[in-house]
Parts: sequence; structure tokens; C-alpha cells
Amino acid sequence: MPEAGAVAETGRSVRAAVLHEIGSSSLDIRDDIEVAPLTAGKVRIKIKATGVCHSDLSAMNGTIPVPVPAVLGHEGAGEVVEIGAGVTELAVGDHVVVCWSPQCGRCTDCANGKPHLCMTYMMNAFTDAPFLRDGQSVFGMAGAGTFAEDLIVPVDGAIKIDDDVPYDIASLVGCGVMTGVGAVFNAARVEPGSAVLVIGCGGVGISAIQGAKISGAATIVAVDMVEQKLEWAKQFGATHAVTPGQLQSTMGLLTAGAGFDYAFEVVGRSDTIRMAYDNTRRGGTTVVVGVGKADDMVSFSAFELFYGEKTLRGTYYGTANIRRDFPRMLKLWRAGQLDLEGMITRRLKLDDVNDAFTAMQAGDVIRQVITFD
Ligand code: PAD
Ligand code: ZN
Repeated sequence: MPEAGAVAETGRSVRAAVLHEIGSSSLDIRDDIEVAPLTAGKVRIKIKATGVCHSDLSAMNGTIPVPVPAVLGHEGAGEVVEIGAGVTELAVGDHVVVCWSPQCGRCTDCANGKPHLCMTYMMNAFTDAPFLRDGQSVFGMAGAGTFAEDLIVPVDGAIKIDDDVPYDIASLVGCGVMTGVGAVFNAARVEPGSAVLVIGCGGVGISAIQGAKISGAATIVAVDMVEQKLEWAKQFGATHAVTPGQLQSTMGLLTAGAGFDYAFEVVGRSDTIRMAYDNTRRGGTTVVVGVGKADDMVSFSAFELFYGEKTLRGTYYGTANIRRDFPRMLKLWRAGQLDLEGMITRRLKLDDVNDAFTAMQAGDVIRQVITFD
């Protein structure tokens, strides 16, 4: 076993899926990506499973900024195989979930109880490349890059989990589940008996539906235009599932026209944000979970903002305190309240990652998980 701080295995090549250019419709799967030298305060993780999130697609099409070339993937779990100098919180052999927005625990945001807003590591994604190719930097999406066999992250970007949690289940906690359930628990704080609307039933939306059910929502209306998504939404706790065209009459029927107590937009578009806001009751809360384009403007009239007295807010990473919330998600999974197995509708290998984006866009899947042998 290498000593702490040793660089015994760095410099070797790993298989990884690389985005070369923004706007490219596919990732390049190659074997010549080197893991950067392990420096102090970081750990090397052997990735065992990684979910495929819509945000990966959004990095490809330029919605989410990512420096290129970059290894994409940010929803991963694996085993710590090497630790850098000064790392005491983790040891070789630990099982971890990768966190794409590490929380330092020391900055003003962390100290103020808003660790999800921690900026300590944010710019590292653009300056601190975890990979190399021919001596040139290869970045990692959001400072992660889980579409790779090995990955180097700061110790705060890896959260230890129990050894008996399957890696595919653990990987989902790293983004989609934390974000969707966290939007309900932490951002909206949905109360028992509430009427909840969830627009968009992908991995994140289905997680929000599960979170609403756990929170005791009495009515959970799911909206998607894909028929199969509506079926799945009901299996995961939606009391009603409708197409966008059916929403207005459903809202009228279920809330006497008043609107929902909480509405979650889980698509990332101005029109669905508007739809969520319009279907929120006066005094209710609209939560923007989806990540939309920087130039996709949403407009609100000066009068309606006053009159509706609605809370309109975003949620970054499910407003998570990851050291509290990753274990919390897994406790709910163990208790049988959060169905994570059921969310994995397709398993694949890294070589099929481009096909995963096709399936995601066709609406054929909830979550796809890539596993590494
Ligand atoms: P997904 O592609 O698996 O699911 C999106 C769903 O929305 C699909 O079922 C679509 O059919 C549906 N949809 C698309 N357009 C509409 C529409 N007009 N009306 C109703 N339904 C529609 O994506 P996902 O679940 O992986 O991610 C969803 C969003 O959440 C996406 O924008 C992603 O970038 C964002 C996200 N945000 C955070 C965060 O920190 N806030 C974290 C992770 C993902
Ligand atoms: Zn994600």
C-alpha cells in the first residue's frame, strides 16, 4: 500500500469519457487519460458506479459552463485507493459518494448554516484539472468527472458511507436524489397535508416526488409529456400524473383553482418555470430545481409579484448539508421510504455513455447507472 502522499499509481492511464468541445453531441471514450498527481488534501477514488444526469447533457450543450477538454460525470460513488498528505478524515478502502460541490466547513456560508453555497472549491473546476493528456490539462465536470475509472478530488468532495451500500445506489445520492429530495426537505420544507406540484419526472423529479411523499404531502401532481414518466411518477408516490395540457384543469379540480402550496420546476426552462409559478397558490412557494440557459429569460409582472406574495426560489444541490444529508438519504433508503433501486431503469458500461444521452432525451429512462468492473 502506498504511503500517504505517495504518487505511486498516478501517471497511469485510465478509461474516461471526454467532452472536447462545447456543442459536441457525443463524448470521446478513450484510454489515454492520465490521473493528475495526488497532492496534499486530496484523495484518489476508484469509481465503481456513476449515474447519468441531465446536467451532463447540459454541460455538452453549453447550458452549464464547463472548461474543455473535460471528463464529464458528477454523480458517482467508489472506493478510496490513495490518500494525499494531511488527509485524516478518509482512509484507503473507504467507500465514498462523490460530491460535485464540496463543502469546506469553514467559510462564512458553511458557518452560517448554508454549506451548499460554499464557494471554496467552486473555481477549482476551472483551474485544477484532475486529469492530463499528453501533458495538457483535462478538467472534470464541476470539479468531479466520474465518467472515468479513477478520479482525484479534495477530501471534502468525498463523503464516507457504510461498506454495505451498493455502489449504484450510493451514486444516485451524489446528485439527482440529493437534489430532488433536498429541494423538498431543505428548500421548500414541505409540510404534511400539502398540495405539491412537480413538473418534469426524470431522476431529479422522481426524487422530488419521493421527497414529497415522505414529507406527508396529501396531493402530489406530476407533470410530464412522456406517458411512461407519468406511470413511473405514480409508482413513486404521485397521486395524480398529467400532461402539461391537462395541468390547468387538474389544478382547478384539486385545489379549487387556488393553486398548489409548493410547485417544483424540474426541467430547466423558462416556460415551465412560469407554469410552476402560475400554478402556485397565493403565499405558496415555487422552487426552481431545473438548470436552464443563462439567456432564457423568465418574466413576471410587477403587479403579480406583489399580489401573489409567492416565494420564488432556486435550489442549488438540494440546498444540502452533505455531511448530514447524504447519510440521511441512505437512512431513508434503508428504511424502505426512498426507493433507489426502482429509479435505476438501465445499467450500462462507460462505452455506451452516448447511448445513455439518447435514451435520456427520448424519455425512456428514470436514471441510468454506468458501472465499472
Ligand atoms: P431528465 O432529462 O432525466 O428529466 C427531465 C424530465 O422533464 C423528462 O422526463 C422530460 O420528459 C420532462 N420534460 C421536458 N420538458 C418538459 C415540459 N415542457 N413539461 C413537462 N415535462 C418536461 O433530467 P434530470 O431529472 O436528470 O434533471 C432535471 C433538471 O434538474 C435538469 O435541468 C438538471 O440540469 C437539473 C438539476 N439541477 C440540480 C440543482 O442543483 N438544482 C442538480 C441536478 C440536476
Ligand atoms: Zn446532476
